[in-house]
Amino acid sequence: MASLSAQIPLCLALMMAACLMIGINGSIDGAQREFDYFALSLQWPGTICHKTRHCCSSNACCRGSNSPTEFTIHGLWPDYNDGTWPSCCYRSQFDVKEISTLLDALEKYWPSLYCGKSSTCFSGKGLFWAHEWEKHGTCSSPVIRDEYSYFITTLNVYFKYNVTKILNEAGYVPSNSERYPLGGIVSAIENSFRATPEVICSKEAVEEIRLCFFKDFKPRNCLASKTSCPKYVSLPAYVSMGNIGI
Ligand code: U2P
Repeated sequence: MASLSAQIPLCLALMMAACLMIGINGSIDGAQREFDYFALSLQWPGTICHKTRHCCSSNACCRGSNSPTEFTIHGLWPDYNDGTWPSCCYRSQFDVKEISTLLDALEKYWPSLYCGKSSTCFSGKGLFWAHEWEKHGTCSSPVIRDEYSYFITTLNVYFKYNVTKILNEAGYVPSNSERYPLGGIVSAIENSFRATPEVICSKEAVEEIRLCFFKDFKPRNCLASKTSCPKYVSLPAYVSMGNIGI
């Protein structure tokens, strides 16, 4: 029988191997633990397009009169209740062919508002959609398990809650001169969506609105965070890029 002193290093080695297998977040194979809720992040083109300095075919801000004038999709993000989120959960290289039937809708409602390529998890740089699928979509298991489901689910949730319409009907219309109380914007969404959104600003301009959901897509409050917005905010109207050509 091995002596006690010989057993101690063996035990330590076994414990270390077990720790590596289980991972610090408690999962079996070192994977990131299952998320707690979804955030549907919507971007406001009026604010983002103001920052466009040069144009390119991939930037929807450069579509002139066809540029988006409603909130568009940034992404559907699986999040943790502690304010962090998992990312790049497994290797799944984005394949545009898998979502070929959705491309018209994605170009319209989920366009990139920037010219630069987006970083992907494992394959360098790619489309905005590749970034969102690889970074966030792969962490949406077990609710969403493949690329097509990620995009169709996100589109369906987006269509169900029309934030632009909610705000317009409450009198919060795009304007380059008005300032609106942040509390009024939040209340208008709460009254319709029945849960508290998160509002992200760039200086005083609303840049993103996030709606949060339980895993069955019932609305829930987003985390109460320090908002990046002042008390009065703007909802800038889209201004054509004018003489900035592609
Ligand atoms: O907010 C800045 C960027 O951080 C990422 N983010 C933020 C909140 C959240 O719940 N989840 C999350 O991923 C976003 O990164 P992106 O998807 O754009 O790479 C967000 O833009």
